[in-house]
Amino acid sequence: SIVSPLLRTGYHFQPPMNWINDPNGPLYYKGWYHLFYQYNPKGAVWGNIIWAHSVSRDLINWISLEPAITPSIPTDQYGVWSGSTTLLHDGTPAILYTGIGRADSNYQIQNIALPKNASDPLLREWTKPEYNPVAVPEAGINATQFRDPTTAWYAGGRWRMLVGGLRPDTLRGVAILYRSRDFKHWVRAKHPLHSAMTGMWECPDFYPVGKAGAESGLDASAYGVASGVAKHVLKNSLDLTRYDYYTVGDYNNTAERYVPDNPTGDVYRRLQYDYGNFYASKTFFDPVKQRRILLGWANESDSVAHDKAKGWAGIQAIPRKIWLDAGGKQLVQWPVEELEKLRGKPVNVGDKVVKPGQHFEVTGLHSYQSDVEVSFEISSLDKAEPFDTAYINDAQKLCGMKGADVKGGVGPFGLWVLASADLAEKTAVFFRVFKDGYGKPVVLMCSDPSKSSLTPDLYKPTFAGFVDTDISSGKISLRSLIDRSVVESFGAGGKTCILSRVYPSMALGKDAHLHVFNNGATDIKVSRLTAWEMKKPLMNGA
Ligand code: DQQ
Repeated sequence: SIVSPLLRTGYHFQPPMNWINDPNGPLYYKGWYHLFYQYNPKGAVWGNIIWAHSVSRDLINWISLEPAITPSIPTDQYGVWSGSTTLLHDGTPAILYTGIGRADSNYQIQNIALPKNASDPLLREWTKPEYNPVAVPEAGINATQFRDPTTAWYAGGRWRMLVGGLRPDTLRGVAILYRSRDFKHWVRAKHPLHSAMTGMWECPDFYPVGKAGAESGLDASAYGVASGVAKHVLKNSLDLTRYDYYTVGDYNNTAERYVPDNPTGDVYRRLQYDYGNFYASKTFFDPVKQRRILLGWANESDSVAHDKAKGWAGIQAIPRKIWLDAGGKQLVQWPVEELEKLRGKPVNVGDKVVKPGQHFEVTGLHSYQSDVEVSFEISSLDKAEPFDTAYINDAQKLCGMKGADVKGGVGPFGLWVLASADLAEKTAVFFRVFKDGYGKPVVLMCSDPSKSSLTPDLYKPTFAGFVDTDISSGKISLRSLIDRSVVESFGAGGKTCILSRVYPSMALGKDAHLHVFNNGATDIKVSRLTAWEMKKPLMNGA
């Protein structure tokens, strides 16, 4: 089959070719942002994993360097898996990562790597100190499910780090806690920091956040109210569902415990960073702009045969600033402001009413590589459909039933992106408003790729999440980053995010169109829409 080169993303992070997965060890160091990532130098499928390395001045333009860590010692000879970076007291970055010690991947070990020359701002060469490994799967640890050390934090005279795991012979995911005085000798704490019956916890991430609504970030080692710490966040990537879930809670350094505010939040009505294709994410503190930044991997949804034919697979989502929402119950995410440098001339639409069943095209730009921001105003919530509480824990199922083409009361309304001229192909990103038994609005955000391509045999999951926003004013916003085979959307200012991979066969390049649609029974006003074509940044030399 023919795979169009026009499906390769323009401004999302990619190496020139081959397979990529998890972002690893992001950090800012001496003027440069560093991104390491899981990479197969030999092909477009997972395997032969090493740490590839790119650097950037702005998180948008990337320069590719030589791989940072490759197999070389007995405790990483079969693979260099995910991990994190920590800045030591003297400012030297240290990498903690998982090495694979057996050919069948069934023996996972934690190792350290240090810069060969810490005065090199590009951190081009890394060495593995002779005291490796730092943590082995001793008795009580499931050796095949023991990986992905976090950034360590320092409090009360000790470093601490987490390693993701699965308690032996159970379905209990665990954040195994280690402590160290010198960053060389690590001792496992008797109890994990936290655990839940969810299956394996991959890629844990644990960090402090400031008071509700404060957008500035905190260093991983910030601790206590005096340092501005209001809450902690624990994120885990669930192998079983392939989503990144988090809870907001309190961390006690002395008791070495983390307690989520919502005691059932690990398993019921779980919060996700992203309700779409976004996995194995990791945050870091950016000292330049005093913010916390989130990076996440978006796998392909295309067939393996197509991945191989294209010669590449996997992208990183646009780096997002992340902070605690004003309500204190969830996080908010927004593309880093540096992305706006790629915007071309804006195309504006204002004060346009979209009647039930109508749609209009946004013209004046090529939208296949664009950034679109819309503010909607709902004329009335009277016709909102009743909300069936059976779906309170399953937005995705609800949206699977009530897709973009299923007429509603208030919505579905939103964008058709990457649409072909005849609209036979289109990806819908939209809202639908329900009303619960007390008359309270329930807002659903969906990304519906069911019509995104006429190519057969594509994986086209509908993604959805609820949006915890006050819609009594009738106002709600949507931003979509459209980039050829990815649509990355932010609802209500970043309260609900959905990344989706789509592979149009006709809506490619200049043949891709952008529309606003309303398939509900209530008028929707576009109070303002601005769309920008996006320039191509430096992207690892490709
Ligand atoms: N990917 C890595 C593992 C991690 C998984 C291997 C998550 O370390 O658990 O490539 O995608």
